[in-house]
Amino acid sequence: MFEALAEAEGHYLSGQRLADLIGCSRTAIWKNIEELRKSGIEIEAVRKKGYRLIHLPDGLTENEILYGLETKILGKKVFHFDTTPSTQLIAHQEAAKGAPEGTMIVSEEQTSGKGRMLRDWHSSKQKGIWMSLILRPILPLEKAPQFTLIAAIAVAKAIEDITGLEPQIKWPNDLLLNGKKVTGILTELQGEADQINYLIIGMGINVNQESKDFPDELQEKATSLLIESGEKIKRKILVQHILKNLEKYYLIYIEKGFTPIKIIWEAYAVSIGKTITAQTSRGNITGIAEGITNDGVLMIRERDNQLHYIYSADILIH
Ligand code: BT5
Repeated sequence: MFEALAEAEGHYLSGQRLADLIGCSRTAIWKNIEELRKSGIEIEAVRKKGYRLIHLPDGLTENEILYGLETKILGKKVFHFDTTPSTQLIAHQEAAKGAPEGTMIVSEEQTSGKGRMLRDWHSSKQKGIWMSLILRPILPLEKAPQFTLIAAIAVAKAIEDITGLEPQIKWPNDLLLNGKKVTGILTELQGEADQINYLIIGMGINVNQESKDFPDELQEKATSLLIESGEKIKRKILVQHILKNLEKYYLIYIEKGFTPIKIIWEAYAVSIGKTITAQTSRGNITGIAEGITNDGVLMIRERDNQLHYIYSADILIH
């Protein structure tokens, strides 16, 4: 229904024509139009002419995401919310109920968006993309952190394609523009024995916020695509690019392993060759970031030449 109206590109389609196209009654068409209107899509109805799409809001409903989506696996099923505590929580629930790989949860707003280690993720209404994807790779548990890096390059490339901006990736899960965070990624997993049962990849992307939309504590740290490019971005287009890129890199990874991903990742990496401090749960390590291993683990060489392998940390770049 939505697709038929969108494909008519602003021309009228009669109720009968729509009913024929979709294979349902004219009463069902009318009900369907009302549903679409409720979701914020403006549809004009003119007697004897029919229905016409006038305005698409910058929404992320299933209809809007599916229309024009060029993927085979990711985003084929979308759960859309106006508000939810966290898309990660819903994704866990749906995955546990057996949702297929590629199922996506997206919300216009999150009231308790989460970062790593129980930190908060600020997710203001309709200004960003707050989404979680369910993946079901058949892999051992220790491969899960690599998915943060796969998602990071997928988002970085999508931002580049759409805005021309050049994001940098700070290991493991931050995307930066001008040194400020524009995206955070959170990979969570559920596994049994040594195998991944499912992964939830959470992505928080600041899109159309102005500075005043961020709380005081994020003023110096956070930025958005609008702030950096001066232009409002249609979130749906960005979501579609992210899904397409992520599917591409995911399939490359499944077929060829992490090495091709590592090469792309390194091209976006901000800290390699620089002096950094890794703040780990066991203390701080300062040295030169040498790169990542073939598994995605960060390598830091201290002044005494000792090489450290970092599996999880926050990074300060000096
Ligand atoms: C992250 O954690 O960067 C992972 C963020 C993942 C968010 C997505 S949104 C969809 C899905 N549903 C969720 O509930 N979560 C995921 P971490 O590296 O721990 O960074 C968290 C820190 O980033 C916070 O302590 C703040 O300092 C900062 N921060 C919070 N909100 C931000 C924002 N909107 N933009 C930039 N920085 C932010």
